[in-house]
Amino acid sequence: MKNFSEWFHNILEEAEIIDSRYPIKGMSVWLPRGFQIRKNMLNTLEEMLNKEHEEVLFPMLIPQSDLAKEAIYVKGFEDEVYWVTKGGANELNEKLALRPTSETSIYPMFALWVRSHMDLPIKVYQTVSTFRYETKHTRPLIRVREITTFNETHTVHATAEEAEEQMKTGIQIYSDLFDKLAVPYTISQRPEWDKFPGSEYTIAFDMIMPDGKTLQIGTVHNLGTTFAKTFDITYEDEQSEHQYVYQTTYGLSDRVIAAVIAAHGDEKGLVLPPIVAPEEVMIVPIIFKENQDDVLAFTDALEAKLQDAGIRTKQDKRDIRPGKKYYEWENKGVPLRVEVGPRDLENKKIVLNRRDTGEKIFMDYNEDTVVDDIQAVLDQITEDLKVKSNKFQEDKTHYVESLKAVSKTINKKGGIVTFNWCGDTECGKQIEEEFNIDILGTQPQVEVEGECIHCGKEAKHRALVSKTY
Ligand code: A5A
Ligand code: MG
Ligand code: ZN
Repeated sequence: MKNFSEWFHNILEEAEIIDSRYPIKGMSVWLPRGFQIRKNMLNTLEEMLNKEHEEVLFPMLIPQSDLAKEAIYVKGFEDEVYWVTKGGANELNEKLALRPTSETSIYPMFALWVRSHMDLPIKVYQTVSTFRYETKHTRPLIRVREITTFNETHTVHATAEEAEEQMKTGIQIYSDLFDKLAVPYTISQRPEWDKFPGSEYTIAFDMIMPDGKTLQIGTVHNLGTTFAKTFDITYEDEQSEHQYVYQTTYGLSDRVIAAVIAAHGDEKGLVLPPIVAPEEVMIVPIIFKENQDDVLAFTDALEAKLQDAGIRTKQDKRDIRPGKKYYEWENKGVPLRVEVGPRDLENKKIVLNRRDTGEKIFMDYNEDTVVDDIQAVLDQITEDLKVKSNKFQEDKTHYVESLKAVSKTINKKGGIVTFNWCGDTECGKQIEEEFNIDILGTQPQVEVEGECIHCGKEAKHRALVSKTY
């Protein structure tokens, strides 16, 4: 892919994912095909969340007084907040913020809900629009001003240990989701200066995009007692003493869909993993006048059979050249195409075409096993996409031992560069500035020895840097 940005922009239009011509910067329209991909992604996520969280829905407007209560938090978001100041011609008594995210909308209510330890834990999530007046260059799905697919979880616990456990759960759920979508990721702990405002620490998932820059595709934050103290969220313990609660929040967005598109797409267009594809299978009957009825009887039955088995299947019976159909469904990313012509019927074969590899499979048709046979190919596609995209992320991650090699590697190969680092804020910010890169964070699980490659002090962490979106 020569120019990823251009490719990405084109494919959103060609594959009918979104229409970005909406007359407000940073806001786009979800088209039917895009909406289905979005829905399939959310269903996958919500199915996992539902095992231990409950879905809720909070209002979109937040009183200024609540938004401003937590000083560090408001400092982090104040430049990005949209304000509602009028109702009709009347100035409102109090300005109302369109939520940039929902801590200050949800936590005043948590303060009312939590009385005793019996009320804990609370684990809720919502999928909503949030609004951020982003000043960096906006891009469809990647950096938007209305984040229409904001899925945010908020949890409340009696102890720090429980909150810490919940962090692991959040990280596991996101890892599982990205694995299912065959989206590769690198997990790190964000540096102090880039953690979520008001949090103790932030764990982030970063994917290396085809152009070598990384995209943050999800974050899991340990909020400690910061917001409990701000909003007075306490419970009475057994000694009748008031204790502050411990909280976590994790979230992801439209970026996950951008990641799926970017991870798998190629020169022919979109490549979708079956789990999110609007159609997992597209059947194309090859029709000639004299045997049209036989072929269509067969493909209708096959379509019904696959649909009954829960495989999203459609048939393209339009009266246009098959080649045109192939081109269109390849461009739109349908994982598997099934062609059936009169000769195939005679030979008891169906012809499968894998979108990801271009491989043609001449499959023996067996009425009793065809569903399983096709499902097996779909599963293999997912597995192969995962292996391929993980390999890309690994190949684009390089450990270096000198400062010179940092910039050289980033400039030549892109991706993520890792090295030993002291962990000091001043040193880290100098590195960011000197090389015009971002420190994504550190990997707590990696033990290091030796010196910081920048300042020479004792190295405490393995740091990750990259160019970022
Ligand atoms: N309440 C917590 C979960 C929160 O708001 N965290 S966050 O600020 O990090 O946002 C969650 C995720 O939303 C980020 O990891 C990022 O993937 C995504 N996101 C943030 N700003 C975005 C934007 N302008 N456009 C698209 N996605 C965005
Ligand atoms: Mg930065
Ligand atoms: Zn240093």
